[in-house]
Amino acid sequence: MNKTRKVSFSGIQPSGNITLGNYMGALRNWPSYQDEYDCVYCVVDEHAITVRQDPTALRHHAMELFAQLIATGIDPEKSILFIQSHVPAHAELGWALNCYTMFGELSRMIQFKEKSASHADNVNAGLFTYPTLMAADILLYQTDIVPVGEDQRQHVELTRDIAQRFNGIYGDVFTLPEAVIPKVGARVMSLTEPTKKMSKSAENENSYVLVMDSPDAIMRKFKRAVTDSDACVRKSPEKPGVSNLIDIYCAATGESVEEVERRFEGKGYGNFKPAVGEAVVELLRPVREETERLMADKGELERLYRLGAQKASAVAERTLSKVHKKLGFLPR
Ligand code: AQP
Repeated sequence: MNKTRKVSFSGIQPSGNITLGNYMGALRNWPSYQDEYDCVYCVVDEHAITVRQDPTALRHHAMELFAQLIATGIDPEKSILFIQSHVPAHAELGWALNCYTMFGELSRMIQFKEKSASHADNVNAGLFTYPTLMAADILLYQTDIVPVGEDQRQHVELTRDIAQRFNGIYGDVFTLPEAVIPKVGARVMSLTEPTKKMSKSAENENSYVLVMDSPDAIMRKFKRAVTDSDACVRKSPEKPGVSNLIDIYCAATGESVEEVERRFEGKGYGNFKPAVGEAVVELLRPVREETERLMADKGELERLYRLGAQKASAVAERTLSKVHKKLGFLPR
């Protein structure tokens, strides 16, 4: 990576099986950036341990997520695709950036507030400093754009603030990154509590659709999705459940909200919910099938993640040594 092109960085946690929300808000948009940008894609397993993980499940989720990223169209030979814990520079820069991030800034992060409420028995320091590690992930690669779902906008803005603060003291060390949020599918909501975002670590498995769910499971979850009693397929703030289903349908088919409302006018939810389910089954089918194929050859996946770690380290180490020099650390 010699910065003849702009750099795009994307990360995703192996904190569970990935959901339709992760797919629509992030994953499915990521491969297209490879044409225009030097792309870095990272399975952020160090972020995942801010919430307790079962070690066996974490290993499985990290491997499957790595395969899923390839299944969506990421080319591991052309781009940099790797596992965060394989590149120590992330944790090292994360530490340094902790010292340039204010307690008050971290206290304002919505994800911290939400996760400390939902994991009240484990409000650990890592959960609090999650955004500085994320800033390190992004800044190590001199990133220009960060394609994310709406929920991550605040973290990317903080990354920019940290980079600006650091550059203000030491000169131009970091490129200032910008969040890129998709127009549709940026915030897929829970199917059971549609005022909350769909989340892979949610307790109720009917609240999310997984990329690896079988067609039957997807259909069942959409048929059970919470709606309202007026049976009218129309988008409105008073109808969060139906609005979410309309958004999902639009994101899956490429149709506009008006087209969908017109087509399902007077047809009721009995017609609409299975139609959303079918659209999602077809959207996810190729990714699920390709992931299954890739997971059958773990040796090849291991080769690819080692290759990714080598390529990532070469870039990350350059930024890290620049930072260490600026900070006044003795050379290694
Ligand atoms: N519901 C969502 N709608 C649209 N985009 C979403 N993303 C997450 N949920 C939705 C986007 O997915 C990318 C990867 O997210 P992440 O794994 O880094 O963490 P997250 O945002 O905290 O996702 P989850 O599923 O809610 O994970 P858990 O439950 O472990 O916290 C990001 O670009 C995110 O915007």
